[in-house]
This record gives sequence, structure tokens and C-alpha cells, in this order.
Amino acid sequence: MNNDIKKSRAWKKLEDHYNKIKNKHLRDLFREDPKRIQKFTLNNGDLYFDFSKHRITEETFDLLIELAIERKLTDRREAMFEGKKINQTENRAVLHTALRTPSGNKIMVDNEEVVEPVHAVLDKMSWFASRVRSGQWKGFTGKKIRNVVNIGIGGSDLGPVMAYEALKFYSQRDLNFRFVSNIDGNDFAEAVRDFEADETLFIVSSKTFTTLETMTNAHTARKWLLDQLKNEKAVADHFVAVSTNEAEVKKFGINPQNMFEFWDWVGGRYSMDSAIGLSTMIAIGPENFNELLKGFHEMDEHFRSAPLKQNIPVIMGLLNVWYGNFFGTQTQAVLPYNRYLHRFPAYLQQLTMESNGKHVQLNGAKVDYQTGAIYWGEAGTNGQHSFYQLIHQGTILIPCDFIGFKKALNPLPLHQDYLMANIFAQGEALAFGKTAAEVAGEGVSDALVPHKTFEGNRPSSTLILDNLTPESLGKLIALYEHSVFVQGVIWGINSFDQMGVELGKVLAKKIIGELQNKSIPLNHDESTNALIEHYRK
Ligand code: G6Q
Repeated sequence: MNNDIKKSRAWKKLEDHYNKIKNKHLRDLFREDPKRIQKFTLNNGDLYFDFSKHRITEETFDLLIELAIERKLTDRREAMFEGKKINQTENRAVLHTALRTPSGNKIMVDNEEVVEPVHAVLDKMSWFASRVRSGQWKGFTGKKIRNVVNIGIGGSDLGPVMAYEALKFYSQRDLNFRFVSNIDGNDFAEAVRDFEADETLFIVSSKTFTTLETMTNAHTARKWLLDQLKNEKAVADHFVAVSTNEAEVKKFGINPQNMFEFWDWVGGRYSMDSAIGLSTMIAIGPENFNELLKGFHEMDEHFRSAPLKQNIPVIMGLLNVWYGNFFGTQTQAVLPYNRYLHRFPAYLQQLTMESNGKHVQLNGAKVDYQTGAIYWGEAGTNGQHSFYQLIHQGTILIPCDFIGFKKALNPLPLHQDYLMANIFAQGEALAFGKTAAEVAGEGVSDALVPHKTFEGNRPSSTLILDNLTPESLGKLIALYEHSVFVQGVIWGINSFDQMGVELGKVLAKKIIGELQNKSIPLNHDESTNALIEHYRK
């Protein structure tokens, strides 16, 4: 593959094409092509994807697909699904798709079949989750578990929190769920302040079982429990682990029988459907968890087999490239019109930004083009009353993804139609705006016309699903996972390592020693030395 993406034929054509259509307004694009909706909408099961409100023509679309072909997207995609070690810097396969592959299929990594072990862990999780849900799993004093606390951070936290919030409607309501991630002691203190130790189960979720935040919180939890129950043996009834590191789990005092395994070919931010989803399974039950996996798998199949021009994650990924690399946009807003999805943007931030926030290509050469965008967002309609002003009338172009559901989980009179009307209205207002002539025609004073004019031409995708279910959530997450993959392939970067988080971790370890032993001389830069001295005093 030609690593110099800017010299590739499709890229050059896209540059020329961009110069031709960059000022074209969506109003004109719609006027000139009455078939735009047929061309730029897709259905996949209950998912309706409208990408007609993007600043593209048929030619743009063809060129973006040409770029994907030139970058050998389909080969890279197959390599991922087949378990090839595409995470080159860590010499690992990237097989989150195996986590939701139905049993009976075979995928090999290092001469070992992986689908069967995945299902063995799922069975063990189901057994355990059912016992907790039914009250058969008893705490040390014989009481039922009423509280479940997941201790983990990053990929071992954001997925579980998001999924719990997203699927709360389906959760067992007599169980309380809390999520402790931050090293700030306030997080742990607040999570357990109204809990009794003998009714509380801790799930220590850590792939490595060495992460500073998680291990500190886990040891604090252990002490909190033992302070109340005063017997080391209680740990076995109140702690389980999700990890790849059996030795460290044992060292902590957790019975390896109460350990739920996953594998180094599951990246942290791609792990919410592995054993890291244990809290999710306890909350919604094994059947619903299977539905979640089914949704993931449906999107995997679509991504793997649909022609590129009908492939939703491919199109979403290419649109990100189109805006970031040609229009120079730096952010992507994700706006789910569903209160249950209020943690979805935070989850996506890790998925997208830890994956594609890279400045070197796979071969180590520095990129001379923009890579991963900043993802951000908020559940609708709240954002409309705060930051949407900037999207509508600011000077920065921000592509938006609107996500909505036809049915309401809690059907209260009026709410659902009002909610959906707002999605449709926002997409329409962003794309088509309101001209100065239209504003003036409403009798607005000349002085106010520029203030009340909406330029429009602000692009968005609209994704509509039937209902927020475990299955549709799985589909939605896999859609973004694969869109991230597509972008990474186009840019020729490794979307699956995260070296950028290392330096801060190493420095923090050193500084911890310096804070605890004030006699250690400081040899940081002057600013950092002064900050540490200030704190030491
Ligand atoms: C995700 C990252 C990172 C990781 C956390 C927690 O892709 O690797 O967010 O999930 O640092 O790591 P552990 O699960 O090992 O504690």
C-alpha cells in the first residue's frame, strides 16, 4: 500500500473535487437531485440511516469509496475478522468481533480456537449473574446481594457504565449498581456511603489487574468490607474479578474460581461485551445480554459483507475523513435523543479518540494530515438549550450524528412526538437554515436580520431505530466501532494501541514517591518542582 496517502490517486481527486463543491449549499444539492433520498439513505434491519444532509454529491461518494478501495479497506477488514495480528505495535490480534460470534464458528489465534472459550466464559457469567439476580449467591452473613459495585477504569468502566445507563429500563430494579473508577477518594466514598458491606458485591474489572486507580480502589473496598465484617474469609463471597491476569487476581485474595477471563486480543475500549460486561449481565440478565451480543453480531455481519456503497459503518467512517481531511473540521458531535443514552457520548470519546488519536502511521512515519476528530455530545433535547447555538450560527463547522428511536420505552402522552420532532427539526434547520430574505419577509427590522439569519449548510446524519433494546444498543456500538476502524485504515494508523497514555502514568508513579517521601530531591522542570513543593508544604 502506498503509505503516502496524500499522493494517492483518490486523495488527489478528492482534493480537486472538494475545491469544486466546497461552497455548494445543501439547498442546491437537494434542488438539483430529486433522487437524493433514494441515493443517500440505507436500511439495515430496523436501522434507518439518512446521510443525505451531507455536503456530498454522487461523485464525492464514488471518490470516497475509491479511496477506501485504494487503502485496501476490505483486506484490512478481513484480516481483523480472521484474527490476524493487525495491532502491530503490540503484536496482537484484534478480535472483539469474536466476543459476539455464535458458538460453532471457528476463529484461530496462535493456533488456538477462540470462539468456544468465549462461550465457556459467557456460560460461567450467566451462571453467576443468575445466582446474584435470584438471591442464591449469598454474602458472608447469609444475606442476599443488593448492591453491585464495578471497580475499573477506562475500557473497564466506560462500557459498563454506559450499558447500565442505556439499558436501565431492562435492569433488575431491586439491585443497586454503582461504578467506581476515579482515583479521587470521593468516588469510592460516595459509591458505598449508603451500602451495607454484607449486601455488597465488588466486581474488580481490570484486564491487567495492575492499574493504579483500580487496584487502589479495590484495596480500599477490601478494607471497607473487612472493617465491617471482620473476617478475611468474607472476601471470597464479596469480591469477583474480571481479568486476564490470574496470578495477580490470586495475590489479591480472590478465588480464581470467581474470576471471569478474557484475552489479550480484546482491547479495553472494545471489551464491554466480554466478561467486562459482567455488571451489565447482572443488571439485565443473561437473555438480554445475549440480545446485546446478537445486535453486535448483526452489525459485524453487515460490516463484513455489505458492498462498500451500502455499508453503514464504512460510509460513516468515510464521511468523517471527508470532513476532517478536506473541510478541516476537528470535531464530531453525537447527539442521542434518548435520556438513557446520556453516557453514550462519553463512551464514544474513548472508543474514537483513544483509537484514532495517533500521529504516526503503521510504518512509524509521521502523518502530514489530520487523524482522529474530537467526539463529543449530549443527550437531546438538553443540548439544544445550550451549545447548539454554536453549531447553528457559530463559525466552526461541526458534523452531527442524530440518533433517535421510533418507540418510547416510557410512553407518556406527548413526549415521544415532541422528542422526535426536535431531532427532525434540528437536522432540517442545520442543513437548510433560514435566508436573510426569509427573515426580512417576516417583518424583522433590518438591524436584526443578520442576527436572525441561519446560513444552514451544516451537515448531519440521522440514525433511527425502532426501540432502545439490548439488541439495538449492540448494533449501535458495533456501528461506531467499525466506523473507527474504517477511519484508521484510511489514515494508515494503528487504532488499537494507546501508547499516548503511558508517559503520564510513569511520571505519576515517580511523583507519588516524591509526595510520600518529602526528602527525595526533585528533578522535574521548574514549574513541576514548584507545584510539588507547594503541595508538600
Ligand atoms: C482501553 C485502554 C484503557 C484501559 C484502562 C484499564 O482501550 O487500554 O482505557 O481499559 O487503562 O486497564 P485495565 O483493564 O488493565 O485495568
